[in-house]
Amino acid sequence: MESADLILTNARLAPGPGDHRGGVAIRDGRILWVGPADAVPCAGPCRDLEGRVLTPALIDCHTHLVHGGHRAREFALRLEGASYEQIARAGGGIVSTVKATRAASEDALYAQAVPRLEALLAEGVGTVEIKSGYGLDRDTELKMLRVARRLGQAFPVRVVTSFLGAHAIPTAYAGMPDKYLTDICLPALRAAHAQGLVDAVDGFCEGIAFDTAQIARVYDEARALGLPVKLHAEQLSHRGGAALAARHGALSADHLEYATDEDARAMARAGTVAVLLPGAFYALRETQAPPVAAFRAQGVPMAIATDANPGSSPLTSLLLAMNMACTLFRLTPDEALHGVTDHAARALGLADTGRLAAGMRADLAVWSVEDPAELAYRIGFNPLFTRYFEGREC
Ligand code: DI6
Ligand code: FE
Repeated sequence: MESADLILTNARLAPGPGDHRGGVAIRDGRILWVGPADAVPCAGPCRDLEGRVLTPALIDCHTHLVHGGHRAREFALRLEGASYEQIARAGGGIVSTVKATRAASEDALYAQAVPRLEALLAEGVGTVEIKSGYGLDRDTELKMLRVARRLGQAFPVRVVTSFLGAHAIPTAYAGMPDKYLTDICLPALRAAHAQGLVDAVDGFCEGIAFDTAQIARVYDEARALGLPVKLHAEQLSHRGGAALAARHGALSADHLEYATDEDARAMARAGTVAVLLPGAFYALRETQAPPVAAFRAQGVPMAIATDANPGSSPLTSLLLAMNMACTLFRLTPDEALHGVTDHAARALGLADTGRLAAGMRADLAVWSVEDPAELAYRIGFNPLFTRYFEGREC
């Protein structure tokens, strides 16, 4: 009989088929065994979870957690009738966060990100993706990515970074997106990659940002560096980003409110995950929902994330994002749970997390609920009982 560092027993395992009772054995930070409670094949200290729900630690696969300042004024303007695009074109929006992020010291950026990260961790998150994209100059893009890495070293969480230099066109390059890519974005990507700061490459394909030909230039550079790609696509209008992402074998296409059935088919063929961001849909009072029925019909895996950012989604609750995905986009509670576990892992290209299975990392969340559907059902309530990161309770 194998020995385990810890055996969690008498749990309800989720996501999974129906009433799935059992336990999980952990050794060296990994899951050694998962199975029915009456068949534990290993020996070691046991902890009785008294019927609580046990899930993989949650994965927030799309955030802009590191940024300077806030945009509460812009929120007020939008309530008075200004649109997100009008504000962006008038020099507000992303570009105003760029100013605040450039001005902030590395320590100040770190200090501002800490409470946002802590809010996610308090809800059982064990992996967080963090993007750059509020620098739009080499030094600030690198600074953001260093802060992201530092958060991953200081907290019991795995941080995955995405380079998002193609997020907006900085004021100094207004009307010259290609020159911005040549002079700033692509060299910054190479520098960040050389310093080990980049896990994936993202972009914003939109009328107020970059078109598909420009994103393709960024993707070509990513491919040359051996980095996977993803994309903010079809958020405010249909621009061909989802199809482009699929053509490049992207890990994910994100937002997708204006994606079509054809986009869903292309994504299914490419294995590109649809990352749904209901916080941005909600905050922008969008009315067109992403084509969830088409994703379902085509078998496109759907992930859910907070999109935590100061403009379109000042949201740091992944549980609330799950609730919104159900209420606003009509996902089932079970789909919502897959959306923040195995499907979110796929959106990040991570094969060793997001599932309760032997060999996976022992990043786990224990919930004081009876039914896994309660995680998506409640609003503004946190039932986390405890969490494990690499097999250690924290
Ligand atoms: N889409 C988004 O929702 C965020 N970035 C993007 O490309 C919003 C960023 C912001 O408004 O600051
Ligand atoms: Fe985003």
